[in-house]
Amino acid sequence: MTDLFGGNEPRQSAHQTIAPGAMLLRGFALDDQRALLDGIDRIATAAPFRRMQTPGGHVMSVAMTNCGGAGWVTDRRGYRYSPTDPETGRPWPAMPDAFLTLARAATALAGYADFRPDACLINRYAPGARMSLHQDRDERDMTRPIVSVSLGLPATFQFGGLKRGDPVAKYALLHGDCVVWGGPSRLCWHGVLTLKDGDHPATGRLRLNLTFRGAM
Ligand code: MD3
Ligand code: FE
Repeated sequence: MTDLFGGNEPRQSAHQTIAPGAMLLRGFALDDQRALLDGIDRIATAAPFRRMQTPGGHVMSVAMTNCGGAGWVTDRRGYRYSPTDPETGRPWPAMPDAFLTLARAATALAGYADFRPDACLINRYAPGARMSLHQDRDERDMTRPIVSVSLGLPATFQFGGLKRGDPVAKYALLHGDCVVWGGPSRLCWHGVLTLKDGDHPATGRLRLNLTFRGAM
């Protein structure tokens, strides 16, 4: 029998608008997975994943690091972007070219010209980790979108409305999926349900999520 795809599944390329301004690009990062995972390893060598404290004193279940000119941090003093890693005092590692190229391709497809992310937050979920409902509002200019890239174990993502109590829709975010969140969806409440255990060929027992942001 002819092996049409050389042993690989064909790359999915369905683009779906899940809410005004929110476009889900299934499998959009699959071709770049090796470069993304290598980049994450390099970044985490210089700026290790750490579980940060919230202003309320809780330790987050998600471990985080950053690359780019600014990185998202939290401690007892609050949430903010910092040009340096508070653990080392050094600048965050540079954003790899493959990261920037992917974020720009995704935003271009979604209709945002010339997206220039200066921050990439990298979230690492082990089984049991979760992210409760929140809005992303620490960035300076809400007219710029956020791009998310999911790698490894699948997660259930909750996507609500502009008010905390608005009903939430649930979406599975799978290895290689990208989402562009902009326009009317930029300030929507969202979260990630507790990660279930599993073993993914690319990441083992982990989920990784990159979010590209125009922060400063
Ligand atoms: C919708 N991360 O880092 S990515 C975050 O999977 C964050 O780690 C989740 O929420 C994760 O802040 C979700 C999807 C996402 C990211 C940013 C958004 C959805 C968004 C901003 C506005 C609206
Ligand atoms: Fe968020």
